[in-house]
Amino acid sequence: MVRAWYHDGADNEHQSEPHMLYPGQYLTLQELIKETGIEYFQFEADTIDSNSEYAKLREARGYKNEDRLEINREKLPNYDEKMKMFYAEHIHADEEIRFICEGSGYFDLRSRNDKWIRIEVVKDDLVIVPAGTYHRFTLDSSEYIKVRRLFTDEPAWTPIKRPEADSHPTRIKYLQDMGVVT
Ligand code: KMT
Ligand code: NI
Repeated sequence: MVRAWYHDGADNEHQSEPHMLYPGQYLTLQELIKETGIEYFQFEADTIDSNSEYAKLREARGYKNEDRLEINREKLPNYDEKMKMFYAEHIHADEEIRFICEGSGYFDLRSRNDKWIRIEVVKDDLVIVPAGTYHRFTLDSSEYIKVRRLFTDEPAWTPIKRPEADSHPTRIKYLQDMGVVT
């Protein structure tokens, strides 16, 4: 089960710490889905290329392509700059699909009433962040993650930052789909 909790709201400093409230305020998967629209799957990472359920999901959703990204200080060029970019609140015009092959990290997604929800992703997790969801990513204290990034066509990881994204058609459609606005 994926673990998710309300972030304590403390800004940017020590972003890799859990930032739980005291006492912790956890969400069930159902609550997490209701608050954010995220989709969550699990596949065994070590045998992923022979997993027919994974192949079926890719087929059904048109994820024709994928690439790999390994994040740690040694392996990722421009590490500090990229970490900063990942942690700046943004949306994308497409879904953000990430399968965790090794390591772990935190995706923060905004709740319906605009609070940060911290989602701990670990090996074997596959998350689909809907287009238009405000989010950000950080490594945790292990400072290592290896992911596959899935995409339908060309990879377009263009982040659209807040507040510019507030009026973006993708953001407006997301809020309508979530029933937050009519
Ligand atoms: C993004 O767009 O925020 C990312 O790709 C984060 C890195 S994937 C763990
Ligand atoms: Ni993103």
